[in-house]
Amino acid sequence: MSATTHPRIAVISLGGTIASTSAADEAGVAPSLDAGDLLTGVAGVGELADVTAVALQRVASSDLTISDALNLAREIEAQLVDGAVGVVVTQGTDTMEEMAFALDLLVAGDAPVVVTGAMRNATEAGADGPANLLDAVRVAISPAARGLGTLVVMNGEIHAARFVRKSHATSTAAFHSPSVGPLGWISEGRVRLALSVTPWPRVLGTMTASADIALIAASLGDDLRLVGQVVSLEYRGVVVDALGGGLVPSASVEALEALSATVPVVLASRAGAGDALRQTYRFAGSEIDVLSRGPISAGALDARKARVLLSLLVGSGASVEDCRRAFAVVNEAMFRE
Ligand code: DAS
Repeated sequence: MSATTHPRIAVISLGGTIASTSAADEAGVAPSLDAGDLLTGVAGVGELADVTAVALQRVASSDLTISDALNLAREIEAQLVDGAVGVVVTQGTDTMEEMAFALDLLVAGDAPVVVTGAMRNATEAGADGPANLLDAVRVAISPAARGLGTLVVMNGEIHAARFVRKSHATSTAAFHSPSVGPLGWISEGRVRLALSVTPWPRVLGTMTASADIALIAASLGDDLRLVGQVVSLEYRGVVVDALGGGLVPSASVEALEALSATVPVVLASRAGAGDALRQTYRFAGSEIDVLSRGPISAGALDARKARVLLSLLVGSGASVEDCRRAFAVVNEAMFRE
C-alpha cells in the first residue's frame, strides 16, 4: 500500500495573541510561541497537510509594518515556488486587516494565502487560536479558495482581505466584512465558499517598497490643522478618514488643496461600509468641492486599506496621477459592471 501524500503548505508565524503566553510571576501575556509550537497544539493538521513551519517574527501586530508585509510577501512567494499549494500566516488581530490587504496586493498567482490569529490567548478558557489555525489550514489546501486572493479566516468564517475589518475589541466574532459579508465559512471541517472576488488587474504593476503615509481622522469641529504638518513630518502622502461619504470641515479644504499639489491626498469614508461619494454634495468641504481641488477618492476602500495601497504605490515611485489611476483601477476591479 502506498503512503498517502498530503498537499504541502507553509504556516508562517509573526506573533500576536495566538502566539502569546504568560511568564511565571509576571502579569499579562506576550508573543512567545512560533509556528512550530502553534502547530503542535492543533490535533489533526498532520492528517490534512504536510506543513512547513516558518517562524518569521514574534511581535505584537502593533509593531508590524508595511515593510514587514513586503518581506512576508517574498517569503510566501518563495514557499509557493518551493511547492506549497497555499500559505497560512498567523499574526496579531489588531493590524490583521491591513497586513491581509497588503498581501492581497503583493502576492501574485492563484494560491490561497490565509491570515488568521486569535482573540483569546492560550491561557484563557475557550482560546480560539487552535480552531482558527485548523480552519485556516483547511482553507489553504482547498481548491475552492484558489484565485480569491488573500483571505482572513477567523471564528469559522472566510473573509476577503479587501473587505474585512476588525470590529470588536474582544469578541471571538470580531471580524466582519460590513459591505458584503463573508465569502463563506467552515462547517464540520468542510470549506464552504459561496461568493468570490475578482483578481486585481496586472496594471497595478509590481510594488516593491513602502513609503510613510499619514492617516488623519476628520471629526466634529476639527479644522484638520494636522494636514499642514504632513510634509514637515516627512510623510509622503496622507489619507483623510473623512466624515460620512467623504466630507471634511470647510476650514480644512484650502490646506488639503495646497497639500495635494505636493503629495497624494486620499479621501476615504469613515462610515465603515459602502463607497465614498463623488457627486452628491456641493458645498465647501463636500466631496465635490474637495475632489475638484486635487485629492483622490478612496472609493470603496476604507482609510486603513487606502493607506496600505498608497504606501506601496508611493514607495514604488508612483506619481500623484499614477496613484489616482491605481485607486480607480482597484475600485473598478472590486465590482462587476
Ligand atoms: N490584540 C492582540 C491580538 O489580537 C495583539 C496583536 O494584535 O498583536 O493578537
